[in-house]
Amino acid sequence: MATPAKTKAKTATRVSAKPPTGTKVPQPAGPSTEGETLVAPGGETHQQADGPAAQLTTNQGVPIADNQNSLKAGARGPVLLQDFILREKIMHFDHERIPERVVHARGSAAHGFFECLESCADVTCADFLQRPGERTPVFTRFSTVAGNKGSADLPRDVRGFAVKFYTQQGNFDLVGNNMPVFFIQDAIKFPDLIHAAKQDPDREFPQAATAHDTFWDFISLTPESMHMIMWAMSDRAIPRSLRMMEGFGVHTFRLVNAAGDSTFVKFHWRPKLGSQSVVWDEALKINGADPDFHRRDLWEAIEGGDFPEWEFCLQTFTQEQADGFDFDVLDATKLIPEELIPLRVVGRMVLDRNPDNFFAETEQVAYCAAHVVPGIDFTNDPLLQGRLFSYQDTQLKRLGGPNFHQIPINQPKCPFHNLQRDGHMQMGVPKGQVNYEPSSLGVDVARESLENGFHTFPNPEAGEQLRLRPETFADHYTQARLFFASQTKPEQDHIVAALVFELSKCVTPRVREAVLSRLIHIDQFLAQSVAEGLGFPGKIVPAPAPVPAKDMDPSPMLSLLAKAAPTLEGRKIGALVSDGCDDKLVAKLKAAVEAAGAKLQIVGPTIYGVTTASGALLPVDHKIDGGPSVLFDAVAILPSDDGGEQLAIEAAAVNFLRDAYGHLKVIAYLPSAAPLFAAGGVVDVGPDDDAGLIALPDASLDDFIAAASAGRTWAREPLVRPPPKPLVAAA
Ligand code: HDE
Repeated sequence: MATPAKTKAKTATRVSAKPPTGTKVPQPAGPSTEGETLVAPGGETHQQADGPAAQLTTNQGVPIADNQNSLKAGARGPVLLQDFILREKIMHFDHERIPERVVHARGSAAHGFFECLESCADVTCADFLQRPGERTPVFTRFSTVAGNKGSADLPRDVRGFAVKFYTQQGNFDLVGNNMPVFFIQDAIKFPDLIHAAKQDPDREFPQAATAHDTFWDFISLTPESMHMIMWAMSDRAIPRSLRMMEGFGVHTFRLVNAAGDSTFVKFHWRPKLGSQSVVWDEALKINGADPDFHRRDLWEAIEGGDFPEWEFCLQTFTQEQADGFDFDVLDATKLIPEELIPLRVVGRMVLDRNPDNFFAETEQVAYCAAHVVPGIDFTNDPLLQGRLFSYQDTQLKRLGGPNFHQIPINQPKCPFHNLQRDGHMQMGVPKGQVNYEPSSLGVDVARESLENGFHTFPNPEAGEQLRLRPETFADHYTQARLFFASQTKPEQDHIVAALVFELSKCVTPRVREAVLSRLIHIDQFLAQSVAEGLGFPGKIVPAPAPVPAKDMDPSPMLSLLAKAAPTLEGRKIGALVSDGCDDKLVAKLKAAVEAAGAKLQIVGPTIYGVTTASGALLPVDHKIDGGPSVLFDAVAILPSDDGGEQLAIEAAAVNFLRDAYGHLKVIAYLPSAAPLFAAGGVVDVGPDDDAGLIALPDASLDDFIAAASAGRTWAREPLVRPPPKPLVAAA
């Protein structure tokens, strides 16, 4: 790619008036420069941005004189084929897109670093896990799974959590998800799962939604998916922020230390900001209000210096421990409860730089489950084994050939040499005569090293060639039951509501009933509540279950709410104001919110701001209909004395309050907000009854901050979304 030569900025402007009909449009002469006025279509003029400009050139480096008009035979004549500038520009544009990822197409990424906090030499010789304090660059991409590249950020879906560690011994890609288990046990089922989940092949809808017949048909016939279904129907599938998600490597991997000893491991990421989710009705509305909600949140946090951070944890266990579990550690539909094997925090990841270019980095990054480094190895998990093939294969298609590792975002940051040559888009210029090995001719040719090289753990393997699932993979319900039983009441209600929502979008009654016939094995209350929510008039007929569910001790670590610590850090508060509002109060609120580590955004009737009680202009961040309360974690309604009346006739302002209430948010309000409460039908039952309604000025801003830090007002939920009562008995 040619680097355009810098030109000296010109100060003179070039103005071309609209020419009279029939006259020649003046041909602009010379390069585009600072402050220049150009001829737009129709002869109108527009001003270019000020600033020093580089010379615009073709891809061959030829300076371009006119980037506004193609070459024509006469001012109104045909365009000439010889216009190589036009042809090159359009040809390049025509080829701007590459195939989007077949899954995980919608994603956002950031650069950062991994810091080793504790030497892991006891369990692995992986170079980046040896020396506390040492940092390794990373590039991390978060994604949804089912939606296409342009889909919204908040469908109900699993989130990808893929980290590329650029270690000194090569790239290690930990290509994980925000849930620790998966839908299927064997890679051969993956195309079926994804076909069923994505849009129907005939109608190409629904987009980014599992709420349709084909998905639930597949699920109802795939009982191994039941544990993952509990996760996917839980609030984990609608995260508040990419910065507030846990991450999991899912499979059991193997660590190998310098002595060659092997330990099994599950990889975990724990967000410093805590894990948090939105509520479903909120997710639906966020997708309309800001389809880029997660992407924007990550970008803005990093731009603002609030760098998201995660702990990196190992859950290590021996073969003997694995043999003692009553599930198979090679089965990706099972997790190891933290109560059984605690997590060991060995590092942290900080994301501190946004990509410079979305396509070059986020779109072209090629993660691969097979990218491991010495000290990390695979197990026989049949889902993992299939992934070891799939990722490289998909990059050949997406990125167009075998040299995708040369794209800057994919290149190792340690030296790499081998004798692979040529291929599409070879960027390097390998020198010399010798491109083979062994060779006696090339003295500086790269050589293998028994000492430093990657050694596969010599696990003894033998067996008949069979297409068979092991018996140890047969229990599909015990851990699904464990997950459901480990949730708090609001979280259980949300799983029920999610299943009711999804199954209500299925049009084939048989599909719904088949799902109920599986849920009944997980938990009677769950299945019967879903049946009630659907209005199912019959009796649930349990599907055959060769291995019935066993009861396990609940694992509170599986619940988001049970382990949520009060905080406002990284959160966003919205203040709805009107002309004449109390600027001192707004300033105090801003200070209190920022002291708690959150951000305050002002929402007002017009984007140029409101005139406060003291006559000052208070700039606003959003006009009301562009800044609905779904964008905030808690809100304050602070109109002037007569501002409440004015806001109460604005549907967007009424919805701001009504949604904040319905989404269980903490709401601080002045008495002047009363007309809004009345218009929204939101009855202020008083602070004694609803801990999330903070009446100012009787209550203080400190009360508001404390209540908002505690999260949502769960006690309000049964008033606004009563859960279905399980009435239908199992057969
Ligand atoms: Fe993936 N997966 N996957 N997957 N996966 C892809 O690779 C695949 C699975 C995951 O941000 C694809 O580059 C198979 C589990 C993430 O670029 C593809 C199977 C987990 C990402 C592929 C699985 C994941 C992908 C599509 C079953 C969690 C996005 C584009 C055996 C541990 C990475 C691409 C990014 C992407 C195949 C199952 C995570 C087609 C065959 C389990 C985070 O290669």
